[in-house]
Amino acid sequence: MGRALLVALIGFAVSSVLAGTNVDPKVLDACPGYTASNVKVLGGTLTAALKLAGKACNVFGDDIPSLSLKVVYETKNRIHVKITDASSARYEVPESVLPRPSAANPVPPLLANIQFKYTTSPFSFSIVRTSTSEVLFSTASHPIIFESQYLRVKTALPSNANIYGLGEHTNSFRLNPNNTTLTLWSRDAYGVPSGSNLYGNHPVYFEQRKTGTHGVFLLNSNGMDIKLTPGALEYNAIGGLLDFYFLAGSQTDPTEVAKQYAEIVGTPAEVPYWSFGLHQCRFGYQNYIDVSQVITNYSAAGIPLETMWTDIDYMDRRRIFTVDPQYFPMNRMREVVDYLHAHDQHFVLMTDPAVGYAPGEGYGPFDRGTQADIWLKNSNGSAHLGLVWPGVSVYPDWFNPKIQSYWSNEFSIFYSPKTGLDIDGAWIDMNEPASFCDLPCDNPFEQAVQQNLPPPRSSPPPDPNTPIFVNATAVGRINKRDNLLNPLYSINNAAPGGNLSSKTAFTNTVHANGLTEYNTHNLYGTMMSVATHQAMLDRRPGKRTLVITRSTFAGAGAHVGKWLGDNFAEDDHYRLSIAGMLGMATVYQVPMVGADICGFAGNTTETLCARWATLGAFYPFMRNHNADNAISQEFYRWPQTTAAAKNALDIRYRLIDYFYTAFHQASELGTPVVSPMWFKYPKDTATYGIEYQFFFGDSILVSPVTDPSSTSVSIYLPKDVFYDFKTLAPVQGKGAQVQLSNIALSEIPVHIKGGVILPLREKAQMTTAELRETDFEFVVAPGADGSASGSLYIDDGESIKQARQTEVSLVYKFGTLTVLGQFGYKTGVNVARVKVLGVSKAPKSAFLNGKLVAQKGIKYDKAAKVLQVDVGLPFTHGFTLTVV
Ligand code: MIG
Repeated sequence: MGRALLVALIGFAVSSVLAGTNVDPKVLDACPGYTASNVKVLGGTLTAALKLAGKACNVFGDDIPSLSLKVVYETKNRIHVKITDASSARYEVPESVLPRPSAANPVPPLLANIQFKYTTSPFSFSIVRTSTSEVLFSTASHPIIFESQYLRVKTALPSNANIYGLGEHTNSFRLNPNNTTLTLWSRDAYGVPSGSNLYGNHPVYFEQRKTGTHGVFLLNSNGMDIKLTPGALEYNAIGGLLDFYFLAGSQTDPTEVAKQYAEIVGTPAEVPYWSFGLHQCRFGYQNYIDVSQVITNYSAAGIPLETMWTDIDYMDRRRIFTVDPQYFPMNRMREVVDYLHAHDQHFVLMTDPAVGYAPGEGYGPFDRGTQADIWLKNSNGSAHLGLVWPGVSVYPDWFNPKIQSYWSNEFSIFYSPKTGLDIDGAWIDMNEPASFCDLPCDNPFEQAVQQNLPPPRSSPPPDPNTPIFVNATAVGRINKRDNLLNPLYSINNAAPGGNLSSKTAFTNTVHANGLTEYNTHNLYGTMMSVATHQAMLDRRPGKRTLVITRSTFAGAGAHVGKWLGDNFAEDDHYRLSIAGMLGMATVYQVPMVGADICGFAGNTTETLCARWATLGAFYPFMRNHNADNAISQEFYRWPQTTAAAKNALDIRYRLIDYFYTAFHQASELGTPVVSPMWFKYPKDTATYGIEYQFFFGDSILVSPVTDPSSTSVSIYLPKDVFYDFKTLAPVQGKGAQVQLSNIALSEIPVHIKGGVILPLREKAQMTTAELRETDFEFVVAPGADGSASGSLYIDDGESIKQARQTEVSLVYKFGTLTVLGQFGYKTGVNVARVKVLGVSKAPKSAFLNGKLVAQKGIKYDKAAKVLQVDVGLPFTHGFTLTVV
């Protein structure tokens, strides 16, 4: 047995005695906790020393005897509570990855909407809503445990609490409060199983009560289990700090908590207008001809295809920044891209992080990276070798100071608009980071052969005895005693064997700044996202781009969008995609999100794919994507799917400006672009558990058929006025379920929430470029009080800095529609007409800017109660329209 193998076996075979999920809570509750002393309060800041209050319990290592506590009322809605080792520095999420919001001007507690309360002996703390004295978070019943590799905080919750977030997961949106473990540890999670850790990590939750909504964010990137048990929520983290942000939210509007969270992690990056069009992808397009045919088939079927994607198939031996000279030759791929661009369409390619290990082969990306010395390293300084698509691979170290210039340079060479592939967006995968290597992975070269990765090549493999795994010697800021491979508390990692290093880069690898993968693993995907976003900006300065990543951490949405990974073409995953989307978009501030439409793995069906086309039209990011071994599923493959896609895209495209406006607002304020029903009806407890209906933008209620093969669905309509999107007829919600039937496969129930004015395009088009040249139609949907309002934001759709913007407010009151605002961006289109919904009798006359409108320009549909007035005004000025 070689030394490397021996060491590796020792490293990995020792599995912990107390598997995290099986710890007896009594053992933890018997720990001594801490006593607070030296408490100092100065305005909105409190500091204290915490001393271990008794005999150390040392459950998963040694209890740290002295801690420091710092509490800052950072704003009137945010309290920051930070507990760390008083005597030595510990790992915390670097500011370079997640810049912290300013805490420079603490607010006097008297002015704050939540309060920090504490007891000194034993030390415990709670967060209380000022106005109601309601306890939102309390550690009173359970001691805090703070060890080098184990942190535990347990708070009381109301029974059957409404908790949302703590993902990424494929659980229901409202978590089962009585028996759920959420594990945060980035994982290549094929099949996205419910109840297991997935690609991304967002340790934040929103809690909804009838009395208000609040939020809790634990800023910690270490592996952790968060457990929900009756009446309690418990964090178990294997490192980092107890670094909590408590958000007051609001007693009336859940949107506030989303905005408050965005103040910490950043508001979402704006995306180009075109990215809201339809995207088509699959794993397994065989060659450039396949790709070109899909593009032509879409236009032949009359389905608007905005963006074509190509998966790793294009690569030469699956190496990033290469094309296969025979199957996807550069000149033919450039033709494909040129064709798309000539037709106002777009192109996206996949880039994985792992770079094929290819010394002496003249593979530029490997040679240049080796030269620049930017690979993630083993503790002995050698490059860490994993096993990914190209076979044995190295991983870029996103902490290396030279990484951005390396990555931007590779992008500028391979994706050069002049000589390479002129992509419009980037798709980044496998950035957990994933590895195919089975532990102990002592010989990835051997495993590459066994797994046939990549397709056999001619050059001989490098020395298989290269020592790649040497026992962990921690460096830099890491506590020397830490066991980076097998901490005693083992989180409930669903990767094979459960080891932290299973199917990923080893946790004892080291970054350029001395940080280990043990601590920063969960940041890898986000750091790649930021670097890729920057590389794209460097290629086309000043232009927004679309980057879609698989792995995310808190804050990723400020840079990139995300797709929900490898789902199955099954009914369950069709339904669960809604919860996945809401988690990302509403809670985690990653709003450019969508699931693989029609399902990634397994064969879809005409029925499922048709229904999914209609649901997917209301994902912010709408992409059909498929696995390499599944049947083709482009929307034009079946008649009913074609019809469904056309119908749903017709609705989506007419709504794009409404949605673009919502996105713009999100980028400024953090208001969610899609939200669960309770966001709009927070006092209606019946909405808290609704999983399958949601709002697209503020006012479009989407209620998909939940059983794809059925033609009926029972939906909930709160007590409010709605309008059917198709007929525009009013529907009075009664705070009850409503049975809808005869819903054709091409249809999806969509309602307009009364009180809004929708700036629709009068018709959909085959590209978003053409859509931008299409006239508007304003739809006034009055609420119960007879009034309505809306807004419209338009710019050039792609510049990061906008020289000219159009921002218009639409208000309808007492029978008058007032459109006003600034019209800096010239749209070149008209407002063709205005429709007023819910009008119960035919109007006598209408006045446009005070002038009588000719009778032939007024139409009234008695059955649907829709009044239509032709306007025909260039959209360069405001106007008023009065109907009497
Ligand atoms: O090991 O690039 O989630 O969307 O098609 C699988 C091939 C790698 C996983 C992604 C999937 C993609 C596939 N990738």
